[in-house]
Amino acid sequence: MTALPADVSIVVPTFNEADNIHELLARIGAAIPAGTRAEVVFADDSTDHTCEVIEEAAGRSAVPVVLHHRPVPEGGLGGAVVEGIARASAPWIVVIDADLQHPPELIPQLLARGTATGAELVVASRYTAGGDRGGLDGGYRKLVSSSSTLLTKSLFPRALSGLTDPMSGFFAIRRTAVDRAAAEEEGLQPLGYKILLELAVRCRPRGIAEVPYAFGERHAGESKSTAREGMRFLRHLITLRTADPRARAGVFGLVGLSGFVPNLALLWLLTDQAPGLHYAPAEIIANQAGLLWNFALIDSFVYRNQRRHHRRGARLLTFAAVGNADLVARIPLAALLIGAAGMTALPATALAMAIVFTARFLVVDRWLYRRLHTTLPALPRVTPDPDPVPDPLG
Ligand SMILES: Nc1nc2c(ncn2[C@@H]2O[C@H](COP(=O)(O)OP(=O)(O)O)[C@@H](O)[C@H]2O)c(=O)[nH]1
Ligand SMILES: [Mg+2]
Repeated sequence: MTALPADVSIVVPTFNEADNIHELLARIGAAIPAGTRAEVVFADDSTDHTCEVIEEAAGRSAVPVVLHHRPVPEGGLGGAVVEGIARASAPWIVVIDADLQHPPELIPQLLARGTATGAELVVASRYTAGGDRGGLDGGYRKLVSSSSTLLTKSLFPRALSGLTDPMSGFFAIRRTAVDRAAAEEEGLQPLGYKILLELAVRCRPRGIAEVPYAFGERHAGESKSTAREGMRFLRHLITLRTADPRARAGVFGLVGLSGFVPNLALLWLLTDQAPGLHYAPAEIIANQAGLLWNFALIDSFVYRNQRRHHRRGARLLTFAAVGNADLVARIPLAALLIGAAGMTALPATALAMAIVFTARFLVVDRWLYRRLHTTLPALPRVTPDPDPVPDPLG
């Protein structure tokens, strides 16, 4: 075997994978040709004896091993991979699961494809021609996998256009692409869940290639995929999708429209079902229901990561105050536009609504849930390990 075309750091997230470590390292060692500079970086959140097993297996591994254990598993799987990548020292980084559902034998092909095509990202895909997802047990897991892939691709048609398997956990990426994202305002969010999605959307790799593979059965232990992880995934999608302020304004508007449902439902209850309540107070009360609905959605999904500036009660009160001011300001503003600017009623009302909506969005987006504008090195470069990748050639 000739050496691989590039040096490589193999990042492996592990959570209680003790029974897979020996097999994994043996297969990686066999797959990486001698003369290649390689390292395996374990990003470990285990609560069992996986760490000890890794330390013990490292002594026998043909490829040098770096163990990064996190006492606090911030950001779960995605956070672990980001920290593993920060510790990787080679120009190519491969991310691979520990349970051998991803065949390590494919690593040379991923790198060969990347160097041959010049792509910055090479994804091992279950969905491209020749791929197979046989290892997903049960129709339910398959359905979840294909529908979330479809949803994700339709939300990011451009960034994911070259990817058939954006949810893959097995890929190779060039350091240059990762560094670009780290330099951006928001950096890579360690809280991101599906790390490939995060990298593809935030790093915008120059050139994407795919290599088909068959997703295998788990070697040992059990899957950590849960419904909770599913919720995390949905929140991750929304965070990524609303990274752009224009997209946030769009979502803000859609949420506002959806608020008409509880608003009108309560209005109907109060005026039709509870006889005697006058239309005006009913309208005011119903509007609060709409605002509460909007707040719940906005606060828990769109601005979930921006809530640190104010307590929940203060956020709700501000949100409601701005929402009610909207109602109060709209009519005088339209009157002003008609009187002072000589507009007719319809365009004046439409313009007043647009102005009030924009003002409301700006208060919420720029003040209530403001983003930090300092350049956060969300992906810190870690100083090289005391034991850097040794050059096997000498
Ligand atoms: N560090 C870390 N690794 C995790 C975490 N959750 C899962 N993993 C690892 O991520 C990989 C994929 O997880 P797995 O449970 O096999 O997911 P599945 O293949 O979708 O069923 C495995 O190597 C796990 O050990 C976590 O919270 N932290
Ligand atoms: Mg697995």
